[in-house]
Amino acid sequence: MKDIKKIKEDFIKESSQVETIQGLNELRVRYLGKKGIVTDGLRRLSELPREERPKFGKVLNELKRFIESEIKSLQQQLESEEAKKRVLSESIDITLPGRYIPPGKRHPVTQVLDEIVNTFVSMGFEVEEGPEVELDYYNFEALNIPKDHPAREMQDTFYVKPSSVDNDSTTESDIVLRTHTSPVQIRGMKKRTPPFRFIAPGKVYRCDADVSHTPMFHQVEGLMVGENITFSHLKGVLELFIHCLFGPETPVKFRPSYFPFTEPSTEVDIGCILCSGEGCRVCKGTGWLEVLGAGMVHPKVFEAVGYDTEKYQGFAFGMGVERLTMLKYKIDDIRLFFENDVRFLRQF
Ligand code: 2U9
Repeated sequence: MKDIKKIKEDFIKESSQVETIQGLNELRVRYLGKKGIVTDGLRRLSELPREERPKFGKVLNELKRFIESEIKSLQQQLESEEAKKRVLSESIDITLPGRYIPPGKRHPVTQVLDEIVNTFVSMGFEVEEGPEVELDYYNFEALNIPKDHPAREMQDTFYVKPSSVDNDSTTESDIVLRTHTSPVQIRGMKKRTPPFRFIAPGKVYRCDADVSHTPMFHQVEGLMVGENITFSHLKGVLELFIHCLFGPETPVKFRPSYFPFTEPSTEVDIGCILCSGEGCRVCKGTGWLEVLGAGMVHPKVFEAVGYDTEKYQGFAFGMGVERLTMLKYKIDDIRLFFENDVRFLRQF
């Protein structure tokens, strides 16, 4: 009994000196661990005469419960003290100057792309997106550009190797990186019935590189289809769009052209914004700059998506976003957009 009393006194003394969680853990192991003082005492009960055991057992168990409860309350106390210390040591020095966070902004091409999209959305156009890796069918065939068509060469197509998950009959020339966003319009038409109007903005790929061409660039194409859509609608929508992007005084000219997917087709020029039509290096002395291509959707395209060509007409248009950004901000080399030099980018 004397020993047990001594153990309790020792514990009380030692526990009053504990200052850390680690110290408390050591104390717990010393008294309650597998080879701890209390555990050892309980084990040695068997060495006592049988009739003595219950009395000592009871006292030892009481001591064990006492130590357990003391350790638990000490643990709570130490944890809250340590948390307080941590908060105090991590406290913020409000007298320090703030860290400078440089303001970010959108890339100039993204700025112009967003401006184009917003202008058409304000005219009631929806926005459609689609895959950049396309089937030859959607990129060419459905757009009245058959296999031997010279327009295929003009567009310098990147071909994609079919993967093992593709159909066995898929050949190397069946999958392409889209050369325009027109396949998105084919997919968009297939899931709609006229009347509708939507645009298809996004990245397109052509194997070409010089001061005015990069292998990836951005296009916005648009489509408006209904029962009585005419070339006048095309002119009205595109003239309004150009006046929104380049200012209401900008001269606009529609010039006949050819595309396999539109008939009749047109290219749209604006009065040169560098020389105001006088003639300069950029407009090659003509006073005009080409900004858009457009036309009335070819009946073969309507046939490909199963539309009644007697009932529906529509117009389509397409533009290169980098080219428009270069004209708007008077940039003479397209590659500057993709070098990520902040001295260039922060000017816009
Ligand atoms: C469908 C039917 C017709 C989209 C059109 C153009 C004319 C055009 C060029 C502008 C500069 C491509 O980025 S560029 O090189 N685009 O001139 N695009 S009509 O005609 C379509 C599209 C989809 C179903």
